[in-house]
Amino acid sequence: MERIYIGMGSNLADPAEQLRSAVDALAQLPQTELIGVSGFYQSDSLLPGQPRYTNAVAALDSTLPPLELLDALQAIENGQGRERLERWGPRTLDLDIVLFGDRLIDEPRLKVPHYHLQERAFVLYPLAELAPADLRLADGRSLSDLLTACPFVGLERLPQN
Ligand code: A4P
Ligand code: MG
Repeated sequence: MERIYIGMGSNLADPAEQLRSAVDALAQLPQTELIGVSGFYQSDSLLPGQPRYTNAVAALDSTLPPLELLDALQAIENGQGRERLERWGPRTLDLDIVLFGDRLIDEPRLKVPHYHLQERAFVLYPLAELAPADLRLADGRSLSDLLTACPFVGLERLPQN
C-alpha cells in the first residue's frame, strides 16, 4: 500500500462538478482507498486566453502499480469527455500523479514527482492540506521548502468543494 497524491484540474464544462465526478471515480478504483480531498482552488490559466482553472489534490492509498494507475486515470479523463485536441489546450479534466509513495519514476509515459510541481501553487497548496507537514519527496526536497519558494499568489480557495 502506498500513499499517492493526484493533482486534478479542469477549466471547461463546470470545473467544480468535473472535480467532484473525478473524486467519485477515484473512490471506485480497484485496490484503492480514497483517503482525502483538498479544498478546491481557482486560478488563472498558465496559458493566456483560456478560462480559469479549478484545481484540487486527492490522496489515495493503493496497491495498483504506477502505470496501471496512470491507465486508470486516463480512462477517467476520457470518460469525462476529455478531447486531446492540442497539448496544453483547455480540458474538462486533467489528472496527474503528483507523488507515488517514495518512488522516483522516470519512464517515457510517467515522471514522478510531477515535473511542474515546484512551480505550481495550485498543486502545492492543496497538497499541503493533505500531506504531513514534514513531507519529503523521493528526490529529497521538502514540501515546506517548495511552499516557501512558491508564494500563494493568484490562488482563490473556494468556500466549499
Ligand atoms: N505523464 C508524465 N508524467 C505524468 C504524471 N506524473 N502524471 C504523461 C500524469 N501524466 C504524466 O499529459 C501528457 C502525458 O504526460 C500523458 O500522456 C502521460 O503519459 P496529458 O494530461 O495528456 O497532457 P497535458 O495535460 O496537456 O500535458 P501536461 O504536461 O499534463 O499539461 P500541464 O502541464 O498539466 O498543463 N493553469 C492552472 N491554473 N491550472 C492548471 O491545472 N494546467 C495546465 C495544463 C495549464 N495551465 C494550468 C493548468
Ligand atoms: Mg496531464
